[in-house]
Amino acid sequence: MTRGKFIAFEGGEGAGKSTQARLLAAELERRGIVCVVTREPGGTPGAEAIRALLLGTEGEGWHPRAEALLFAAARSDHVERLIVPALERGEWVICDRFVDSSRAYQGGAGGLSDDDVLSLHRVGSQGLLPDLTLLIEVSPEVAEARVHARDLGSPDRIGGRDGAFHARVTAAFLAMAKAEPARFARIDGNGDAECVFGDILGTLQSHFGAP
Ligand code: Z5A
Repeated sequence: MTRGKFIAFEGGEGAGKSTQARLLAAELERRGIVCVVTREPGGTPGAEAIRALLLGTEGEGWHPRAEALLFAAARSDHVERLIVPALERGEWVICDRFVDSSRAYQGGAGGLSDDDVLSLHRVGSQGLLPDLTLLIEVSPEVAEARVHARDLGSPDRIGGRDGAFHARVTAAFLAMAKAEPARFARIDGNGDAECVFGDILGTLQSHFGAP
């Protein structure tokens, strides 16, 4: 049995990750590839319970260290119970955020070192990394307009942080993409969804050959 491919979508809030993950899953299924679409934090009942703590008011005032531990715990369950079994069945896994979000939000923007975040990932998830990470990049104005239109001004606890925090997130993602060009592909997410999806399909073609 050939192991499936693991693809993660990353980027700031409102970049279009969930939209593109759904489009990709539909296209892969159309080509006869079985895939699982999942998200972080979440994806298993235990990890979804941790998500509710992290994004709800219970998490108010937690230090980035506490956040990083909980994201890593949620990810550990997600990797062990959903991601690895699916890959071993030969399915493709499309994940809306993964460890690079912890590196960007709790690391680059929250002040933890990249080594510390990756250490938690080694303990929790045996250091599993995606085969390909699609970083969807949009301008702050586009992201804000999309999120505002969708959430009508009620962001979650982390999404609602100030512009300086989100600018540090963006800078951290960019630094990772530049440091690991073999795993990351940068996608311009400012255009309409079909146009962005066309770029993603082109990237998959050059990364994996025709799926
Ligand atoms: N977080 C963390 O701190 N550490 C971690 O390790 C992890 C996560 C894993 C999860 O929030 C929060 O947890 C997140 C990071 C933090 N907080 N922030 N910021 P979430 O899962 O609830 O939300 P999100 O991951 O930030 O994603 P999002 O807001 O749902 O955005 P998105 O998935 O990138 O976008 P979307 O839902 O596909 O699209 C947003 C809207 O724009 C929607 O109405 C679409 O119809 C529209 N859209 C999408 N694409 C387009 C295009 N191309 N044109 C026009 N309109 C579009």
